[in-house]
Amino acid sequence: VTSRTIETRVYDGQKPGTSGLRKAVKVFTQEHYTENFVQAILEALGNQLAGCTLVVGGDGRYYGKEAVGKIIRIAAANRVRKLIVGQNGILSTPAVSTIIRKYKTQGGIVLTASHNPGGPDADFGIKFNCENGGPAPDNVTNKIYEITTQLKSYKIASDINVDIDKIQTINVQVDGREFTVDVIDSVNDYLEHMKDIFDFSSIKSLLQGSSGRPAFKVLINGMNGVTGPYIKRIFSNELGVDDSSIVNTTPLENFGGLHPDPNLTYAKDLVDAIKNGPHDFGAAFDGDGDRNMILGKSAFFVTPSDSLAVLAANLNSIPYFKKTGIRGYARSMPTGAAVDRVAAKTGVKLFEVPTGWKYFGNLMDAGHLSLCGEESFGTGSDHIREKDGIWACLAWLSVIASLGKSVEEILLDHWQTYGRNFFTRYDYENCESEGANKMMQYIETEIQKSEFVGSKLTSAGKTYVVKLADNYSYVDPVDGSQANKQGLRILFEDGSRIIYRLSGTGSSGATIRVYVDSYEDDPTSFKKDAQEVLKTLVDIALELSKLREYTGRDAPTVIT
Ligand code: VG1
Ligand code: CO
Repeated sequence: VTSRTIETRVYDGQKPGTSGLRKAVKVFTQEHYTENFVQAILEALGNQLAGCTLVVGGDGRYYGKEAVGKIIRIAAANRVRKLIVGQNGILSTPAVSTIIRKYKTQGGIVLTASHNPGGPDADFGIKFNCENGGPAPDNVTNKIYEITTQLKSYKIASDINVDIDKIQTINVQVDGREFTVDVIDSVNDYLEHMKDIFDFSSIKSLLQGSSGRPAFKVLINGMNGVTGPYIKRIFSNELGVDDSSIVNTTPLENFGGLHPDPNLTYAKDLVDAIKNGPHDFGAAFDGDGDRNMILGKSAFFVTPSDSLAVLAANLNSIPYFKKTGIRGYARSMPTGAAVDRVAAKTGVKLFEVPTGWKYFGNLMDAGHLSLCGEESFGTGSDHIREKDGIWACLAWLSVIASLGKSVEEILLDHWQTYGRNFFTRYDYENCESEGANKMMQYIETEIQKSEFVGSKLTSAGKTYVVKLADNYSYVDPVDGSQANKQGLRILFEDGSRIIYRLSGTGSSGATIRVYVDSYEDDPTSFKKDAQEVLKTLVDIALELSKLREYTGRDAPTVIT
């Protein structure tokens, strides 16, 4: 086949956010829109492009297969040597990261809008991951964006049609050069990696029960996202759980109408089933398989910030970390500081980075980091360069198998040792951008007034003294790169915090996130509800920001 050059026009706004370019499907299906962005990704590879190998796959959402077809044809025309494509276009985000690293490719293209709903009237997304397997850092996404603003044409080999539903290797001559598409099993490489990391036999005997110990009953929910095939292979085939223990395990283009975000609001099904069911443990994952929610018996909820801290304190239950040792811990800035206490007590280094997994990558590559997480239901380690939902679930099961305790007991013990960091996040989704931006400007002006530090904020008779307030900026300790304006922070004398951010993953309008956390070491408070403990601080946060006035919203759309 021969390739052609197609003239195109520039589309505004092809700027990747926290995690890739996310827009409505209807935006991506505009003439040349997807093609432009893919061409820009490839051009941003510079002199790595000719002869390179890339991984391609996604969360199975609507438009994914069509996008894979386009990527194959555009890559072929741009002198890419080989594409490794997941069967049916399916690869979880952690699987893409695994495959990039295992086969040492120059990167990968992930077709996902993560936890955003899917379908013709919902969202799509395209994300580029670099050769370390992680989301492209800011300098790369800026370059991609730069290219989209000047693009005049793209190259395409329109005659290539590969059946990606079939595992096969296809070789084509494109402009006289060899081009290969390798359609691979979506699960094999990931499964193999998990078997290297965990002791499957000990998890299996936990789940199946062993001499005198009853089976530990789990309920695993794929939310009709990409994890379905991974859940079936790992939990059914390898670990032997029965079919009633796994639900929503067929990837659907519209996630069956679900909002595939594993939290107490959108995974209510799982919460209800566990509340009333016989299960000892529940887990759910998001659309692309990088997020996780962990529940114990009667739907005891483990906050992601606590989950990170508990795993940190128990990493020696996992063979992988016995081998590698523990290099360091990290969390994103808004994440509750529970892991900080584990780091302090055990003398392990701790890093704080801006929101988004891309900021952990450099630290891992430089050998500074073993385990990290975000409050947004993301947990992971340096086994890959993405957060990893199924990994987190297997990590929890490893800890449970090793400690022989229930989830709730593990948390109570943890709080006894370290105290408890209460955390909550209020999301106001789909606000009008103008009001949201004005609110952020207003808060920033307020907190930067010279008298703000040292001032007292009071609600319901409780007073907090401001210790520090700023717009968070970060300097990467490895390469010195800077990220500015990463969220407005108010830190109080007693360690409590209020943080305001605008989401960088929405497809339209603005989502405001308000994060509130505080620390308690009084054991009588440990069993309290976070909403109750944090109510005063939340009230202060809402009042100070004039959120109601700027957005017209009385209540958040989601509380986590
Ligand atoms: C959100 C979360 C952030 C996460 C990002 C990608 O970003 O807050 O912690 O890394 O989603 O997650 P934002 O900018 O909307 O707050 V996912 O599962 O898309 O891969
Ligand atoms: Co995700």
